[in-house]
Amino acid sequence: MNKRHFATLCAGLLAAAFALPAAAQQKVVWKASDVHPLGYPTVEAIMGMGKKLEAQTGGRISVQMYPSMQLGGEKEMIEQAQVGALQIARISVGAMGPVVDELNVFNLPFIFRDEAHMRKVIDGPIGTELLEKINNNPASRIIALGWMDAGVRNVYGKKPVSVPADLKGQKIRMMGNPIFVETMNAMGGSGVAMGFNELYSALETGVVDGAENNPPTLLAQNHYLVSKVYSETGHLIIPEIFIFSRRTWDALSADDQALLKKLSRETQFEERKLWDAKTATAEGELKAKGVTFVKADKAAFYKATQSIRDKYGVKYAALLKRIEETK
Ligand code: GTR
Repeated sequence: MNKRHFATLCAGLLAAAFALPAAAQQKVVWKASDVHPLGYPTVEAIMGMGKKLEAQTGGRISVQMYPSMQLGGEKEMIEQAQVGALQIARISVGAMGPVVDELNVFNLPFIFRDEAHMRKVIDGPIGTELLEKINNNPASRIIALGWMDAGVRNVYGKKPVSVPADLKGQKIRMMGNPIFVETMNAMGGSGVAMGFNELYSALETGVVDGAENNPPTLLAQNHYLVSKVYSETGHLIIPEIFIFSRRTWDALSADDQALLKKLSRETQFEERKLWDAKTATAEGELKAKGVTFVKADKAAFYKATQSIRDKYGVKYAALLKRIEETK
């Protein structure tokens, strides 16, 4: 073998040696996490996004879902996304308020007239601006990809709740954010901040008398087994948000970032379809499992919580005005 042939051979071997691992290295599996089980709309929507990502990157990027709190509660998920230990976390805006203050506008009681109003807000300029606020704030260490629907939250427990006086002396679990505890106190009960992962056993053992959430959650988390009365107080309509690790994001190509953004927007609307389908059947299923639905005096709860909107609303007055004007 002459020198030139030898050099060509070496170059070829080198190229082969680097080409294979490089191609193999490019294949990545993103970790996604949710507190809800398989079959829940938010979980299915993210898995759907994963399938699209895989198809549209020729298998280069795929998503592995860790449902049912396998990676911990929502606070832990945010922290893991921040350090890049997971890529996608689907969480309630309730859990995001302490991380990004402005999001707390969505955590105020009776801030949306109804679900349609909330949808208009998250789909429109306000929703986009809030996502961008998170993304333009490196201190958040996350990228907000999009919104999801999570219906209306109502009180559940062992006793019917029609008016604020019915909540007297009842310990009601709320998400870990001072606004929620104060809201429950204003509604007449006694708010207890507690992680979602501790709730089932707290309901079962009587550490709390009740909680509040949407019907698909009552069903999916089996809380209906220990809480048979669902009272339609309608005090909170809180959207969900799905976030991405900024650490992973910063290492992505501009094309991959654009693809992820596009698919996220699609996912926002796909989850909505899944949400509406799940909500349409959840009430019937819960009733069949022995849950009683109680109509509550929403006007009375609205009045009772005015102090919360007054207290927290001042800071967000301009934004709240825009929300109210969204038709
Ligand atoms: C559910 C929501 C969860 C979690 C939970 C809670 O509606 O989907 O992400 O936030 O409420 O009350 O903690």
